[in-house]
Parts: sequence; structure tokens; C-alpha cells
Amino acid sequence: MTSANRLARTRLDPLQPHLLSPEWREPDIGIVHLGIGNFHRAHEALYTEEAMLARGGDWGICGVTLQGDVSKRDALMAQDGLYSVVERGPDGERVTVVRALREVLAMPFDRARLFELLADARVRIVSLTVTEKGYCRDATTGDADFSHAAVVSDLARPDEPSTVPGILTAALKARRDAGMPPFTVLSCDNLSHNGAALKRVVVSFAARLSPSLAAWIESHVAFPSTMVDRIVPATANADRKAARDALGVIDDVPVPCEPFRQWVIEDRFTAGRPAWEVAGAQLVDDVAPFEIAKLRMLNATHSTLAYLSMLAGFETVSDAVSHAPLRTLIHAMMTHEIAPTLDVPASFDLLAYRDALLDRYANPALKHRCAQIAMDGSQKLPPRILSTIHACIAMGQPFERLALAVAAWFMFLRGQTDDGTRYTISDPLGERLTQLSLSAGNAEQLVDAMLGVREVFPEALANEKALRASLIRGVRLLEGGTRPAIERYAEMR
Ligand code: CS2
Repeated sequence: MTSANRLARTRLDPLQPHLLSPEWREPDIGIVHLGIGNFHRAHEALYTEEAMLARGGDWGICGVTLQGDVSKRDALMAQDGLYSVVERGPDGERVTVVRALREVLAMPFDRARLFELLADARVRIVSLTVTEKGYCRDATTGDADFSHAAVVSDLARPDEPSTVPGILTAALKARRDAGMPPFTVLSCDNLSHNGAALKRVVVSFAARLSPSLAAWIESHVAFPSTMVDRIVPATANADRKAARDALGVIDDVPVPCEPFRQWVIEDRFTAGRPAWEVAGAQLVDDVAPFEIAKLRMLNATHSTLAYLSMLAGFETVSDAVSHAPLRTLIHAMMTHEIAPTLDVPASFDLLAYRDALLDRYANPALKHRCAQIAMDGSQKLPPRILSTIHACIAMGQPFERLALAVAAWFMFLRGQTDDGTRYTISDPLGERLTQLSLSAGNAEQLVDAMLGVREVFPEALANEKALRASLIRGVRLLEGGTRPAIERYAEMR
């Protein structure tokens, strides 16, 4: 295929119907984004492009993949950083070519260029979507995980970092040493209090190298929290075909997503920011109520659907919610177990939020695979489901359905569906967890073995008798078949 058939900045004219606006001035890079996955490209990058179109500003983005994924870098750079967003809604699809991404780097190969940018005063924001495990956070203390091999190596060689705390600490040190103001660090991952959580990881890491640097970061660097929301599946061939059919040229790396998007940001930027509000972002003083509601309502039910579906054999989220008992179970879980734990402003209608989520899940055009959501359960369950169970226990509220979700995760870790089809488990603790779940002889042993995993279950929660009993009930029922178990829980009052 010749490059004349591919997306290119010099050949955007014929693509006008697929651009947000014909106007465009190529901006300097103002944002370095760590974790250039599909989510960022369908979320922050679009908000940023709209903000620049409306209000200008040099907020071009340099995306960085931290896993040495040169193929992603090369595919995007072969298209001058251009790619299309394929929005799939019930009323059809819309293909938009995004121009905000100016450069893509792959660590560790492009370390010198990354640090050149991070020391450039024009870069005023470093944002992140590195997923939960990318934070290298010790779940018990909240500090950097000093037993993590990559963290140990970054502490030994702080000039050649590869982890998030290592990279941010080295870049902030260079700024401080040069007498420059720091950039704002913007976490866009699904962690509760994500800004504060990231700050703690970075400051604790820096403290091991230099207490004065840690103190400078503590007092000078802003880490605003955010709530991000858009359902963005992995790219499939159908998306490449949709982009090609719409654009008439090849896009190897389009991003499929739903029409809905939301971004709530704590408005604390020490070196300026794009006018994201013109694109619909909500800039607020306190993100916590939004962030916790989204984690507990959306992400928790996503994970519940994912584990039950992996066992029962539903491939996508829309397949899962078109199974009436599973939909009823999720609806009841949000109504009776999750919503009562949330403390949101009066204007936030949780039941309307629940119904909107179920409608979003039902989107048949999206093909959001349950296997994608099922990844990294050891990192995702604590903020999504365990924190909610903890709140239910404290309030004396029921949590039987939430416990079923956790039991389904235990069963999922055995690596096969109810009908014996095997799948691989992708989780940083995967091998150990699978080993534990396979060696347990019965439901009690399985639950006790899993409750003993401190990275997932804090001691106080693991000692809750009522939780243990609910988990055992859940495992026993699931052992008799996931679909019948879903039916039983759907009937629960
Ligand atoms: C999902 C999220 O994969 C997952 O774990 O729950 O990526 C979810 O789609 C987004 O948070 C939606 O905003």
C-alpha cells in the first residue's frame, strides 16, 4: 500500500467533512501524555482539539507509550500523528479525524526526546492514562511500591527511569534544578482521588532520592484529580474498515467509542490549561463525588458484567445486558447496594445515572468485549467494588450482589468458562491468583485463600465475617452454573 493512500497532514483537504473545523494552526507541544492508548485518543485529545479550535493556545500533544510499543508509535507517526475516532451510536456512526496529537514516543527508546520535552517550558501539563497498575502503588500504604522490580531499578538509576514515579520525579527534578516552574500532573485513570494518589506515589518515590526534592514537589506541583468517562473498546478490523470506507484512505489505528463523553476536572493548574470547558468539560473545585459515583456505578458494574459474562459465555457488554436476569441483577445492584453508599450533590440524580448507564451498555454497535474489562482485576476491584462493600458494611447495608461479583472474579481466575473453554488471564498478580484459585479444594478454601491476598483485601475487610459468608454463598452458587446463579440473584429482593 503506498503512503498516498494513508492519512497525512498534507492531504487533509478532501477530508473536510471529517474534521471538527477547516481552521487549524499546527500548535506547539504543550501536553505530554503518558499512556497513549485508545482512551486518551478518544477523550482528552478530542477535548483539547476542540479547546484549541475555539480559543487557540499551543496545546499540541506528545503521546508516550511506556511499554516499548514501537509498533504503535510507528503506526501513528506513519500517519503524522493523525487518526480517526469512530463514534458508534444507536443512530449510526461518525468518523472524525483528530489533529491534536503531534508526536508519539516509545519508552525506553525515545527517552532523550521525552526528557527534552519534559524540560521544555512550553510543556505545561503532563497527563496520564497508564491504567491502575501503571502507578506502581503499594495498595497497603499508598506510597510507591518499593518491592516492585521496576521501581527498585528506577531508584538505583534515577537518570534512566521507566516507571511513572521515576519519570515524573526525574523530570520535575530537572525543572527545579533549572529554576523553571513545574508542569501540572493530570491523572486521568480510574482510581479514587487519582490526583492525590499519584502525588503520594511520586512524593514517596522522590523522598527516597532526596527529601528536599520531595518537599519541593509536595509544595510546588499541582496534581488535580479528574473523573473521566467514555467507553472506548480496543480497535478491531471492523473499525479500520469503517474509517477507510468513510475517509477513502487508510487509517491503521482508528479508535472506536460511544457518543457519550464526560470529563470533570479539579481546576488547579499552575501553568495554564486548554479551555477544555468549551468542549463540555466540567471544571470544579471538588471532583470526589463524581469520581466515586462513576467508579462505583459504572466501573463496578462493568467489572461485575465482565466476570459473570466470562464464565457464562457472553462476549460483549451489550450481549450481557440483553440477558434479562443479568440486567435485572445489575440494575438492583446499583439501586439497592451502590447508590445508597454515594454522597452526591442534590442535583446529581443517581437513578437517572443508573438508567443512562444501562442504555450505554446496551449500545449494540460498540462491541465492547468483556475480556477487555476483565483484565487486571486485582487492581480494579479494590476501588470499584471493595470500597463499596466496605461502605455498605459501615452503613449496615446489603452487599450480597457485590459479593457475587467478587466471587465471580475468584471463579474467573481459574481460567475457564462454565463450558470448559480456556482463556488467558492478564493481571499483574495473575499467576499467583490463578494458582491459589486452582489449588483450593472447596468454596471455603477458595474464599480464605483469596481473602489472604493483602494487595487486594485490606486486613480489616478480610476479617469481616459477613463478607466471608457472602463470598462463600456466591462461590457455591456459581459452582452450580453461572446462569442459574445469575437467575437466583436477579430474583433476590
Ligand atoms: C472499563 C473502563 O475496561 C474497564 O475496566 O470499566 O475502561 C470503562 O469503559 C471506562 O472507565 C468508561 O469511562
